[in-house]
Amino acid sequence: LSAEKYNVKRKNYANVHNSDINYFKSILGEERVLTDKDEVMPFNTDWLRSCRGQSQVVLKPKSTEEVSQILSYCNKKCLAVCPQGGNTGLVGGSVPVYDEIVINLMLMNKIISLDEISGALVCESGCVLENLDTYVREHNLIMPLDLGAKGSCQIGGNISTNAGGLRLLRYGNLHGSVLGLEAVKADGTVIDCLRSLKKDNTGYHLKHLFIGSEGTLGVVTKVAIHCPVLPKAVTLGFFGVKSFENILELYNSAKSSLGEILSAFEMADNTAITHTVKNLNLTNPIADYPFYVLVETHGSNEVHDGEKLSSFLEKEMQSGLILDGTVTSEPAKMHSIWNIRESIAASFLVEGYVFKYDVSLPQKHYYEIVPKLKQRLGDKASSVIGYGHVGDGNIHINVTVPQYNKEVLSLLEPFIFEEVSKVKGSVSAEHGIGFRKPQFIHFSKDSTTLDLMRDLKQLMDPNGILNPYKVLPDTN
Ligand code: FAD
Ligand code: S2G
Ligand code: ZN
Repeated sequence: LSAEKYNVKRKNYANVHNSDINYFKSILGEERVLTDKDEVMPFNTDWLRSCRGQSQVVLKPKSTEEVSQILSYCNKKCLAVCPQGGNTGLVGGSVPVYDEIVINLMLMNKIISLDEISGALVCESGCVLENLDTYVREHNLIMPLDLGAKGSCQIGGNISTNAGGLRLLRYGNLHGSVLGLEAVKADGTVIDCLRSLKKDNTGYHLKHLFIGSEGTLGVVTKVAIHCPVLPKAVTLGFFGVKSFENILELYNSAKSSLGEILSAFEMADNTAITHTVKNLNLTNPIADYPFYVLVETHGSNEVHDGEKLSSFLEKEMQSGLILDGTVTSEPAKMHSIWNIRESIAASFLVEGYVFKYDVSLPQKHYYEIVPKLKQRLGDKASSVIGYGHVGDGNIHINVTVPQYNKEVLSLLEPFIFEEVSKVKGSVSAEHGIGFRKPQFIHFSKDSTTLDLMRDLKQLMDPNGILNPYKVLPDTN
């Protein structure tokens, strides 16, 4: 249980009584109020299986009105709640710590409208990202973000974690692509910022409060998001590279040689790729190299783009920056190469317990933390890998051990965060703070900033019922 494992005391929220369950059933009906022990278990355990809560109640609202009724009731009764989307979060933010009531948005999955000229999609927050991408592709559009969890994560969860992903380099982050949203405050008030306008400078831009607030300032119920045009030409390069210094040179060259069609630039070290291919029985289309790079282009002319990427490959093989590589536009081949990259996250879980870190660093310092950790841990770790979004300066570090042990944890934390803050990086690039990192947020935010965050939290959720134990560290 998270409470024991991470030694957290329950705050003085009310306990759930039968009268509360009866109230929830009166508004949601029997089948959308889960109380059976086995039924609620999956909603208490996070994707990494590193956090487990003790909630006895999972609510599945189908409308903003129902979310509003639930919250205003819980606020009055001082019952803590845990908003939950696809439960793919990696910082323990999506599951309860104690008996917080889970509000799961999965049934709020309707598409409301799509403006094919502006690309503005309006939908409910429980829509699964992959379903939205499939839907908008039928209308010659794509979603502005893509991540390995797309099959389960919801757009409401993506917004609440300000998810980055594989396309951020080209399409920016959600603070730019979200046009508007509707959210419900702790007291049940519905905040309607659901505008689809590209420009709306009428007062404070309140939607940004909810983007990245991880369920602690309100429950996002509807989203208006800008969908870019479906690129007519997509090509993918998968290259073997000798050193991380060469990756950085290759990244600079890709930016100038491919320019506006560059849509993704990802790296992974040898261990990340070889273990993923082995553990999940995948096929590596090229041979064994110290590092791998994925370079994707989104353009409007297959011939031109194919030529650009092929001559980029040729030029950089000449220069030695690329040892070997393959370039393809075949959807099946591109999918299988992307699948290797997107499967790294899950692939080490079969080897034991994985300590995951998601940090932002100035690109020149991007990879140096990995050899430092290998040296610090020695044979206490079965593997230390680095992979991620080079263009965003965001590296994912996974340290795998046969089973969870506090000794390795104490070698990793706060060491990693101290190293990151030495070079003015961020202790959490895209996954958020959640339950696992409030005690490290001070490495990236000073006390004045944290005080303003607390003032906002106090204003928006005076009883502190929204996702307690997450994001903001306790003051004492
Ligand atoms: P959940 O995990 O259910 O919740 C996440 C947080 O948001 C919680 O704090 C929860 O309380 C809150 N929340 C959820 N829905 C709402 C709502 N409607 N209103 C208010 N609060 C809400 N993340 C990246 O950024 N980039 C990646 O490349 C990436 N790749 C991943 C690959 C894999 C294989 C996995 C398992 C995860 C990956 N993630 C990545 C992490 C995770 O997928 C993202 O954080 C995602 O945005 C979470 O969405 P979700 O719907 O699963 O939210
Ligand atoms: C990615 C997934 C989660 C992780 O693959 O880009 O965000 O850290 C990560 O393994
Ligand atoms: Zn990532």
